[in-house]
Amino acid sequence: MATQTRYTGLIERYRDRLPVAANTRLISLCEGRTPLIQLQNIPRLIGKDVDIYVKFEGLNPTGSFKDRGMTMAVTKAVEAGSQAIICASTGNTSASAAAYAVRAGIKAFVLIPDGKIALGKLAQTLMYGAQIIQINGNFDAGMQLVKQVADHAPVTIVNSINPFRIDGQKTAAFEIVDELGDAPDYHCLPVGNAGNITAYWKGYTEYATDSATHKAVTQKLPIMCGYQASGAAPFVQGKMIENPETVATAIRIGSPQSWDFAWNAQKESKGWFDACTDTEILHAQKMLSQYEGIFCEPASATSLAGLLKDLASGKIPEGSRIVCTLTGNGIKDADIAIAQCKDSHPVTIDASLDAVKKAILDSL
Ligand code: AN7
Repeated sequence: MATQTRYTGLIERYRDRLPVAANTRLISLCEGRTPLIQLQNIPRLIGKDVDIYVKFEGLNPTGSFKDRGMTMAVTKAVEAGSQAIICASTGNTSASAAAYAVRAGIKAFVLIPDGKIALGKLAQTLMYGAQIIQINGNFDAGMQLVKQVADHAPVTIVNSINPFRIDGQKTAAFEIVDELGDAPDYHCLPVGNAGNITAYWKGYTEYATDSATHKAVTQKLPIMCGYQASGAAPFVQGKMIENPETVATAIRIGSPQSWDFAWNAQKESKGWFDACTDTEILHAQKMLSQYEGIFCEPASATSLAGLLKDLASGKIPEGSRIVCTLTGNGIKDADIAIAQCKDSHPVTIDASLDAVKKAILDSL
């Protein structure tokens, strides 16, 4: 029988490119190694000869890309002797931090905007047993408070201002190059705090650079395209936003924490930032579900929404190979999904063979 090595998470897989020691205790839930799915129907539907892949990060252990960063951040927090972690969150970071804290046997505090996170994310965070602190303010206010309180209490911040988060998340770019054999021509991402676009750019550039310990894996770098929701688009407006608003609550962020890093990624890759309306975002989310069988959350679909606009205008040309990151799972935000499908009425009938037969024949 062939022997196989059990997959035990991204730190183990990319250990030689991450800041962990041989005896570091790894806090992992087998995150990473997410599918890179080639779209089959949407390119045909839009009549474009393009090769589009989605990196479905919604299939991580807590349902979002945050797990990549959290395995590193919590591993390093525990290594440093920390007994508690803290974050501000629009939902996914809180769920991820809560889960990895359980795994490590430490405490998690999460600050969330009252009533403005998707129900599934709240449910997860409650189930994992984190200490939830709801604030009468948005993510940006929560982030400021987290930064201040960390100076006064023994807690490690696990938002993406923690550099270990970025190191964990850069492995998504490694996986893409390992799988495709090279970097894509374009990489499209939703942008909130801009930690993820920073992390992907770090991953791609590390894979394309010779260092003392590694030969470059590829010569190629992608053009980075960062898309925001129009009501929460500081990178498009060129300044921080006071009251960000969008249906995509995950990216309802007005003061991105990785501002300079993200501008650097845009400039070095010769990429751009653009904004999509809530309608465009929801449309892209529904397209992925109804034409490809891929259910991501609204914020995640911003990457495809932006791509569709740039393909339509020709800014991204035919013949391109493109990767869109789908950052989170659609199941997290059931309310939005059900609201999106309010016109597709489920039928309610008698529990009889005749009634079921009629229901089927009526809709064929
Ligand atoms: C699904 O959970 O900021 O640009 O507190 O949950 O790296 O911030 C979430 C962000 C995109 C934006 N898609 O990523 C949080 C939080 C989803 C997200 C983003 C988030 P960044």
